[in-house]
Amino acid sequence: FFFPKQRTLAVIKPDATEEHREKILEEIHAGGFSVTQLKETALSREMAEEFYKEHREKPFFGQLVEFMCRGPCMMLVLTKENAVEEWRAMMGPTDPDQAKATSPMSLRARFASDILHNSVHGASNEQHAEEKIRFIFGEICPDAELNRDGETD
Ligand code: DGI
Repeated sequence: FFFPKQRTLAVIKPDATEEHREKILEEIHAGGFSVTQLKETALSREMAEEFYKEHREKPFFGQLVEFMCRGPCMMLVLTKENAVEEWRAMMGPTDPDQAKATSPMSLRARFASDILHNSVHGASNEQHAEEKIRFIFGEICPDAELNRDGETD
């Protein structure tokens, strides 16, 4: 089969950025992805809410937002043929218990501690990938948001 080159947004979440980032980056390179954009960002609460807006109605939304802005994330644009699907396969299932059972080599099986603190994010389809890449790296400048939040006056 031939798949055209595709981009996806990958995030190393706050539970994994400090301890596991190097290992995860190695895996990404070994998996044949090109890292075409990369930055470390601490999401503000407003940004985390916007990032996960699709889950606004879920009972775990509050916890999810709290967790995502508790520390720095690594934001990556990964480029490869079929990148969206391949990165999700490398992450493994949302719940690390399920990941351990079905894909023990996946990142979540190896690094995640529970269904919420699950180490990595990947866009679920091509449209989300482009939307989230624009949100994190594009016109809406995350640093400006951070600076506004950081002001004390
Ligand atoms: O695309 P995924 O990250 O694999 O999963 P998702 O889009 O269904 O959910 C987004 C994130 O929300 C997920 O990475 C962790 C959190 N989450 C999902 N389901 C649950 C959850 N958190 C809790 N506490 N409980 C859940 O059932």
